[in-house]
Order: sequence, then structure tokens, then C-alpha cells
Amino acid sequence: MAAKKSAAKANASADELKAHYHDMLLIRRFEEKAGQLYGMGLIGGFCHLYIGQEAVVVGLEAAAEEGDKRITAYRDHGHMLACGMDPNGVMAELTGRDGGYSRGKGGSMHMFSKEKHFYGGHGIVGANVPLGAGLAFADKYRGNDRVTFTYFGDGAANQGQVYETFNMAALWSLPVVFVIENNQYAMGTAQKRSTSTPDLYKRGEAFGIPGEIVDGMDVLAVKEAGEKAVAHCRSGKGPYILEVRTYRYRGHSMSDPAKYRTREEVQKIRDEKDPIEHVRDLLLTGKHASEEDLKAIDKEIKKIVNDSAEFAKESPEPAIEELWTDIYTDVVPQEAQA
Ligand SMILES: Cc1ncc(C[n+]2csc(CCOP(=O)(O)OP(=O)(O)O)c2C)c(N)n1
Ligand SMILES: [Mg+2]
Repeated sequence: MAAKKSAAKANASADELKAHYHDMLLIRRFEEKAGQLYGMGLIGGFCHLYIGQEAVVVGLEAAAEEGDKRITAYRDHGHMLACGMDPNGVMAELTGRDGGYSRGKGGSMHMFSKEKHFYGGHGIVGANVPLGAGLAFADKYRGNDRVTFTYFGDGAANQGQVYETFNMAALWSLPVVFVIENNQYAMGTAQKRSTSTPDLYKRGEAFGIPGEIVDGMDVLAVKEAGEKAVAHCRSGKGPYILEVRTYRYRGHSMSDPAKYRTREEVQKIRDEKDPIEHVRDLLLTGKHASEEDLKAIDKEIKKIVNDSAEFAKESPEPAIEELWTDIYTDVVPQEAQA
């Protein structure tokens, strides 16, 4: 992985490192639990796990400020947890229950939180990219200094609408950070089999959008790059691209025969680059935390995740009448802006 290494390592405080460890571990354990519930038949439909990519959202959320927005594709549970959405509501939605963020009617790919400025959750590859620019347009129009994080994958980076969006975002200097989560695969297709110019951070050059490559297995490097990108956008200079090199450990979705890569390839990255182990090492070797401190965090996370699964199982399925609700909005857009 040729991505830039963190120069900020020495500058991270013990509390910051512990918070990153906590937040990444929450995503990992939550996703493992979701995988189990899927195996038990409690989650139906699609379910795309984020395991391996945790440092991307945790690093970027550490660079975000209150009021900033985020939008992503379908591998979205990590983004929800990292921006502070309630694990109970996410797990209940995965299991199609009334206590879920979309009252059990959206599932894994369709959750939203107005409170946390999380705009989904989108299943059509690339389609969330223009929506992200639209969110940024709204902020620019209103004259505030908010920034929108628009996440998409290496596969999505080959979609036409991404470039129409780049053009308009640059033309109108929209405050949007385009985060390309390059996990090196689009379903079963390796990037080298599908992509003529693999340096995705350069894809904005034709539109005058600066970009940089980031080591997505290093949460501190992600945070540092995120802060730079956000400062660029917030100061009115327009969009910025971060190509974050990462890796997904699990299949594309829960039904993936995984014939397109070897177990050894996955194991090697897990052994050498795991983002959670990396922070764990920094904490222990820097004597910022003891094994006991980390065990206490592990225990806390286990409880949050187990509680979310219990909450989900106990929450009822939506009532049959709910089939007819939440289809059209009865709020006129201007009023919704208040
Ligand atoms: C327009 C469109 N084409 C194809 C698909 C089928 N599809 C779903 S996910 C995916 C791969 C996308 O890969 P990437 O953008 O790298 O995201 P990742 O799954 O790696 O997070 C494809 C082709 C789709 N959902 N939408
Ligand atoms: Mg991908």
C-alpha cells in the first residue's frame, strides 16, 4: 500500500487514541454480531459488512464538526455508528423491527438520521454522489460553513454521474469532501481488472479538484488528511478528494462465494495492517493504556452490542398498517429547512 503514513502519531493524546480504539471496536463487534444474526435468519435481504474499513469513518468523523453532513452507499453501518447513531436503532432496522431507524421498513441500506445529519444508505452504485453534492449546495446556498462527506467505493468511482458531479461541485465551489473508500474490490472484481487509471485521487484533476491518497488502515493518517480536506472546503475553496486505501475482510455481502481472492491475501492484511491492532499497539507501547484498560473497553463494547441485539429481537415487527405510511412526505420543503 503506497498511501501516506501518519505524521501525527506522536501528537495523538491517550484519550484520542482510546476514543479511536473504542469507536473502531464498536463497529467491528457490531458487524460481527450482525453477521451472526444474519446467519440465524434474523436479518433478511442485503447486508454488507464494513469489517476492515473501520479507520476510514472513525478518522474522518474525528475531523468533522457539529452540523457537518454525511452520505454513503450500502456498506453503511460503520458510518452510522461513527457519527453517533444509536446501535439499538441500527440493529433493529437490520432485523426489520419497529424500533429501527426506518421503523423496520428500510433495512441495512436505507437508514437516515436527521439529528446526526446522516443522509443514508443508498443501494444504487454512484447515486449518492450527486446527492452529496446537493447537500453541500444547500449549505452553500444558506451561507453556513458546513461540509458534506460523500463516501463512495472504488467501483463507484467508475460511474459517469461521479464526473458530472465533480464538474458541478468544482464549478460552484461546493463544500464537499469526496471520500473514495478504495477497498480494492467492487463485488468480485479487483480494481486492477476494472480500472484504467488506478490512482483515484487524481480523478478530479480534469475539474481542478485537489486530491490525495491516504492510508486507510491508519486512523491517525485518515484524521489528519480529513482535517486538511475539511479546512479546504470550509474556507470556501470548493471540493476535495480523499482516496482512502483500505480493505474489506468479509465478502461483498453475506452471499459471496469469495472465489476472486485467496484466504492468504485476506489473512496477510489482517496480520500486518489491521487498523484496530494498530491503535492497540500505539496505546500499549506508548504506555497510554494497560491491558486491563483495553479489556474494560472490550467489555463495554460487548455489552452495547449484545444489548442492541436484544433490543432488536424484542422489538416487534412493524404493524401491517405501516405498509401505507412513510411513502409520501406531507412537509413542504421550505418548512423542512427551518
Ligand atoms: C448502478 C449499479 N450498478 C451495479 C450495481 C450492483 N453492485 C452493487 S455493489 C457493486 C460494487 C460496488 O463496489 P464499490 O463501489 O467498490 O463498493 P464496495 O462494495 O467495495 O464498498 C455493484 C456493481 C448497483 N447496485 N448499482
Ligand atoms: Mg470497493
